Amino acid sequence: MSILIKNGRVVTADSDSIADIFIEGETVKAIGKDLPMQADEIIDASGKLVFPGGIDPHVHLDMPFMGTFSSDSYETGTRAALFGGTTMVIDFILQKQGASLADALKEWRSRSDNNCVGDYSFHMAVTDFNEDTRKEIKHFVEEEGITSFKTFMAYKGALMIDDRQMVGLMEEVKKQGGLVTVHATNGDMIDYLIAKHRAEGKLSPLYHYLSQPEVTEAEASERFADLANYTGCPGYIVHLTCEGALNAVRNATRRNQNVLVETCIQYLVIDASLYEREDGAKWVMSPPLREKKDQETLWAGINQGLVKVVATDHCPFKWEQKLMGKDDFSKIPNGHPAIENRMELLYSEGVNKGRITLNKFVEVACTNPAKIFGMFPRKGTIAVGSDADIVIFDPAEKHTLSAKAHHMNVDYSAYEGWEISGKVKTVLLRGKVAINDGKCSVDKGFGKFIKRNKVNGII
Ligand code: DUC
Ligand code: ZN
Ligand code: ZN
Ligand code: ZN
Repeated sequence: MSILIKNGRVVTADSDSIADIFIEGETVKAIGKDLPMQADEIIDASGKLVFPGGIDPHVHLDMPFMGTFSSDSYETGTRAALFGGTTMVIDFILQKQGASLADALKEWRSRSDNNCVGDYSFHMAVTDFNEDTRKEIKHFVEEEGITSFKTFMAYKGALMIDDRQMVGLMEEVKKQGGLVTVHATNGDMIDYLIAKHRAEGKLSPLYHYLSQPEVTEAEASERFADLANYTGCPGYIVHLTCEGALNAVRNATRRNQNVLVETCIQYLVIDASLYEREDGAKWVMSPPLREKKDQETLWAGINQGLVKVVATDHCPFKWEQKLMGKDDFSKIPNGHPAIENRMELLYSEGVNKGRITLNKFVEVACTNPAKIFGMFPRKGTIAVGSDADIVIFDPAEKHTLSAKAHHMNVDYSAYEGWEISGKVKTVLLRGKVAINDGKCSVDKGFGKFIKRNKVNGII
């Protein structure tokens, strides 16, 4: 099977030109002006943008969390991602404290394998680092193709590791050629503030926000950077939200350290005023939404090259699940749906409003995730030899985000009624048209588990 995409404006992280793309099987075979090849199918992309498939390196599908499961399965979540122009996701396996990493991998793959519509990989979350776990790291890097290890500095008793474990893990991961990623917030301080607010009868969603002030994130981000600097381990901070935390990373650059930073689309476009609404539970996530000044900081951080990735932390819960915390903010399952909205929101709020360039858009949504997590140039760009994961995007089409129109398995939209400029029209995944004009033509099982290469934090 061959496909010729004609006359599109082909944009990568470092190029932008009108060209044709010739695809044979799963890969891009040629790129150029007026290519002479014949193809089984011709797609006219005149007037459209053509960019690499998005990679969302931070999603939680079908995840056991806070007494329930996130509501998107691997099927519904990866399908919704494709509708939104994201062809690959990286999800998280959570080790059970006291059990092995291998047990967790087995459990997670029993839910994911043969169920994904789009391509996928996992980060391995190490929640209990000990001498047994240490011995498993090499196997994950060399044989499973899982080269990133997630840590939590919060959620004590379930997910959090202490600094002693963090340093040990960093030494081992560095030795094996991997990367340590972190949910960087001060768990003990947050637990104290939650308990205090509950004791005072302050139980509304606003107190979720007030229990995780900026300092809890700034302090942990600085500590993580310090430990990564000491061990020499490549470090990546997930879902960084605020000025204080980004300044901790800025400080680390002064000693020539390179801490990789991810933010998520919601922290760029919505803010903590939503917690005062009746339905504020929809935006209860950790870390919480922040202030307008933090949004400015994050947009600037992207343009300064300090914020490398825009992900989602997609972790949807239906309204009924959110109601588990109707009388107590600490029981609201944390997370919000965005896997389908990330690319269009980033284009509309970022490129269309002049905050970032088109090349930067591709860099943070597609290319850098592939580079950082060991998949480039197979994924994350349009180049001869790379997987034909391609989005054809109409920059002129306007539409409105709504739960009625989305494909995520959740009964509300966190962006209900938002007017978007630009729309994903056609999506190819490994050379197959997966999405076209609002229809999905691939089934669960089409998505492949992608083994990743060793990484060193340099991109
Ligand atoms: N934060 C969330 O909001 N959901 C899942 C896990 C996390 O850290
Ligand atoms: Zn092994
Ligand atoms: Zn997190
Ligand atoms: Zn997360």
